[in-house]
Amino acid sequence: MGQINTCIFDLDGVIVDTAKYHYIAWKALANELGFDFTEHDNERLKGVSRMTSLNILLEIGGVTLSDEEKEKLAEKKNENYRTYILKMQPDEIMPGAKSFLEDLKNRGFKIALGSASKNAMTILNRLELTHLFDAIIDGTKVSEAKPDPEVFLKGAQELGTSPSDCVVFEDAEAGVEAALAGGMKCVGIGSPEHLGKAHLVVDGLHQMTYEKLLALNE
Ligand code: B16
Ligand code: MG
Repeated sequence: MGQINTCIFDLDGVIVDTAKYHYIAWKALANELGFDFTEHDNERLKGVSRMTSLNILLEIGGVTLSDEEKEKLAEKKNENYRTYILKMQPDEIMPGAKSFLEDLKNRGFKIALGSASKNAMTILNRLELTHLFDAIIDGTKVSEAKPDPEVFLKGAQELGTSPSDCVVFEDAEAGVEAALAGGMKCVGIGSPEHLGKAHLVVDGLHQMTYEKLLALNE
């Protein structure tokens, strides 16, 4: 068995809460189409791609559209969403995330991003975190969505690490499944109720320590 030397982080829900901006933008689109979209509905969009999110939204509203119309709406939502993320500040980084990343870097771990978002680079730049990542795999680089392990396997590959030496930090159930399908360790960020398949579940990165990471080797 390998020793963990690489940490792969999901973005939304682990490093930053962009879900609130996705929600505002999806809700505006739903309202324009004539139906409501609740925060409870928004839970279904976490961790899934933009087009899958739109398909879920349209299903909730009972709306059927052509692929061409869907492309236009997804683009419209993204333009609205980007007005929010372009205003993000480093103080929006979730508690403990930056210090944990810095601690890992100082200890010589390799760090990768494994996110479904096509806006990941914009967000990391706004948060001034880009320099902490040795590899960035985002929605522009993958063809398969989580729970497919592609996004995490590409991260390991780019860093020349074996999947068994990687640990993934994920807040979405599909992301936990993707990590396990890739043969990696997984730390769930959130509730054990949803993320019970992970090797360890913590509330947030503020609860993560080097010792807890090492314990995953056992
Ligand atoms: P975009 P993650 C995901 O980010 C979000 O959780 C999900 O809600 C969103 O639909 C997806 O990114 C795509 O985002 O529209 O920016 O390409 O959790 O994988 O970091
Ligand atoms: Mg996430």
